[in-house]
Amino acid sequence: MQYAGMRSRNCLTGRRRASKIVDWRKSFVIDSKKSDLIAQTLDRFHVELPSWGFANTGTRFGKFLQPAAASTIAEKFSDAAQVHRWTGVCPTIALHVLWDLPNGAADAAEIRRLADIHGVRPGSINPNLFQDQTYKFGSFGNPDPAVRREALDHVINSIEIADALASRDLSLWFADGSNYPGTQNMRQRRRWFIEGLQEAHARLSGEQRMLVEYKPFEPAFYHTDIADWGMALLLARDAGPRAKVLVDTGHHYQAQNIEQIVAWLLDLGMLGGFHFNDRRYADDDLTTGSIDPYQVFRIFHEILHYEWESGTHADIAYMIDQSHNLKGKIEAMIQTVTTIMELFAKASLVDHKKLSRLQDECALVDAEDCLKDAFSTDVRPLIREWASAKGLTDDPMDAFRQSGYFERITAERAERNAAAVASYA
Ligand code: LRH
Ligand code: MN
Repeated sequence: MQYAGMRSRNCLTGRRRASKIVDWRKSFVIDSKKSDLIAQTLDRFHVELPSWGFANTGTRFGKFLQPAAASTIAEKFSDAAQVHRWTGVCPTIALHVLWDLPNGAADAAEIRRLADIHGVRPGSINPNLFQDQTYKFGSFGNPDPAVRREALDHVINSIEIADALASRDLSLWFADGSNYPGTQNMRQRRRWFIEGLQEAHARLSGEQRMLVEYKPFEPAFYHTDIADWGMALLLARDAGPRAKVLVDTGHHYQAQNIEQIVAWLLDLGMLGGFHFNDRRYADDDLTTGSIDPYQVFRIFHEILHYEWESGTHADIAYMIDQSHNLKGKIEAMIQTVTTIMELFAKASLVDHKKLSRLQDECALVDAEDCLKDAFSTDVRPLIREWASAKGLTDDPMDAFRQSGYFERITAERAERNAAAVASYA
């Protein structure tokens, strides 16, 4: 039995079917306009590497030691330089103060020397306000004023390190919180955080910024003082004009719409940076795009659509924050950087003018297809073209594997790494 709709669909005129195929194919044709777009996008794209991503890390159930892992800051710079050499987009390395500058600003000269040798600049400075026994009941939120003072002094030292290294961003994450109801006054802790952040903000100078990172839980499991984007936003505003919000993609409840948070922070001029990683459950710190690449694409889309609409470049620090517990650390980093480049390039292909019109017309399917077409475009040939044009290898992973670097550092570091402690407790 034939119904009107079915009949008409089946007898789509040859011409209309042909035009539909052309339209469909046209959207995937890699024309010079798209290759220029991707080239312009990648020319200004940088992503910062975490020094701790090259070291042996684990979970509370222990860590599996890798013979080639980095443990000295010199090795971390050397490994980061490998990733930058083969990808061309990682000119800076994020430093964690206690792990990379145990002697504080006194280590700055050594860092500058390594930066010159390896051609990778020191990036964001991350104070460590979670490792010391002192911080059992918190740092900026600790009821003990002596501990709050000690925490503030560490942040002020970290700003001096940033001064000595010409680093722009002070990247703040606080593990502060509590594990049981009623055990801490959350309102009072909020007020202590404002005091601490305002005092730290007053020490910033030049182009320096303060990035406030939020996280819903872990290591605290009842309340975390800076648990979500709203708390980070309000605290950053209270701290001062140099304070912005840092979005770690792993620091959200499963159902949260991260790109909506990004859209709001962009519109409020309060988006300072990202820590990219991926997760299936909680703050798993897996390699970016390994679980939900479309999530990262949607985040990049919100940023690039905002830039198109506002005609401005959003002043965002793109950074990676992962711990490579099983994958080879340098390969995991190269895989991450190439994945992020692909997702950023795909997002640059969205036809913003067309999308904006379709959004106004509430043309739901066609509007969504603007994103899906871009996301489904295989940009790898264009990224290879861009890389070759820049004199870079068009296959970073293979180039790294052919370089012999891994075999060399394994021979240099294996004995030392084998002696390291693997167990948690
Ligand atoms: C906290 C965090 C923070 C870093 C740490 C290594 O989970 O995301 O950004 O200091 O990981
Ligand atoms: Mn982080």
